[in-house]
Amino acid sequence: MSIPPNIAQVVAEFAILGEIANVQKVGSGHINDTFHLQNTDASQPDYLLQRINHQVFRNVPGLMQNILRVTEHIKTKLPAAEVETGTLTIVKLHDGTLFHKDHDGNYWRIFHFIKDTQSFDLLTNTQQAYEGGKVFGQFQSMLADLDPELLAHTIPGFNDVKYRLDDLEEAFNNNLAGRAADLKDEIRFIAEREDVMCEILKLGDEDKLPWRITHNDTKFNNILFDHKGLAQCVVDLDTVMPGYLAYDFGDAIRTIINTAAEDEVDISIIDLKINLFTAYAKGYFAAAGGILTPVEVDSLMMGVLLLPYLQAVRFLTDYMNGDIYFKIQHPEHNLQRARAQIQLLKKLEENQHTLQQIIFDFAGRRA
Ligand code: ADP
Ligand code: GN1
Ligand code: MG
Repeated sequence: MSIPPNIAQVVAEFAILGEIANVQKVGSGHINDTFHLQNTDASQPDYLLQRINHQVFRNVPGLMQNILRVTEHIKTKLPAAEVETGTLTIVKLHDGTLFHKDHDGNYWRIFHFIKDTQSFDLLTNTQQAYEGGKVFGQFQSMLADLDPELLAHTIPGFNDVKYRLDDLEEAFNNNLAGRAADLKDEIRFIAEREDVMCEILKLGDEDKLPWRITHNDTKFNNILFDHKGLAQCVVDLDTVMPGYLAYDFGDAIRTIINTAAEDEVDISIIDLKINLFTAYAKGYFAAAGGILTPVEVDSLMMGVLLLPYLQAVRFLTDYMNGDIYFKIQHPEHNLQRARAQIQLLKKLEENQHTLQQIIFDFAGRRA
């Protein structure tokens, strides 16, 4: 999208310091619209303005309260010098509200822009993977003593595979975009794995897996790196909710281990970078190893298989519904994404025992 014409009016609602000189679109996310607001006054912060996709996020007040609670908690754990740079900082409206709803019904919020950082859609080296594991591990250990029940389930059933499979079935039966008949192979692939993919849910239902506060969108590009290549903080906290640790581990691996892009059209080039997996797991265990229960350790590999599966289910569902959820660049984009996730899952399944052993090695266990 281009720069919305009412940006100046929107920004005027927020208690920002200085004056905005320049507005630039940033990021490659599939859901929100994000803008960098440069300050005319170099002694004042730059800002990050976001239009929240309220078709996806139906409970914007709950979502913003979740972000406030989580970031305030993290700030109590950070060294004083990192309080501003180690997590997001919300800029409130003049009356203290956390977001603004404009005349067209759009929801907006502002964070401090964290300067001199960059994010990556694809990684190039093991140092980045290690840093990614460390920063997501730290995120989870800093939140381990905050009660998950304090957070709203802002998207109910977000990583609940049964819920997602019900959505897929409904989309198949409704066949709104007239595309269902061409998807027999993909639907069969998904159906064959239904039971095994429910293992995390089963452990949760049996009270063997604890609810945690999870990020739920641990894509690699949601990490900000500093100029030395060190991970500085985790962003994109819209989906912070109660969940299982394996979800976050699996979603991060989904984007880290893949030799190709999430939407790679040539599936023959999709393969695994096992060295990056090892580096991520190393960083993750260094930061979060101490909080993991033995069953959580067992669940991590289940998450590695589950998250690409869930993502394939979600892309296919959206494809059959006529592309109403994820931003697309062309009509077949969601199908292309789903096929790429299916291919990634095939590779993960082929290498499952190797990956499991790597996790157990860091956990100090034998397979
Ligand atoms: P989306 O939901 O669209 O993925 P994000 O919240 O992840 O939106 O923001 C998009 C991109 O903007 C991120 O990948 C990151 O590069 C950058 N970004 C996000 N928050 C900040 C911030 N507070 N400071 C600087 N850059 C940020
Ligand atoms: C969306 O906004 P973005 O691009 O970080 C989606 C994630 C998916 C991801 C797939 C709220 O994340 O769940 O894993 O696309 N976010 C939401 O790339 O649905
Ligand atoms: Mg993002």
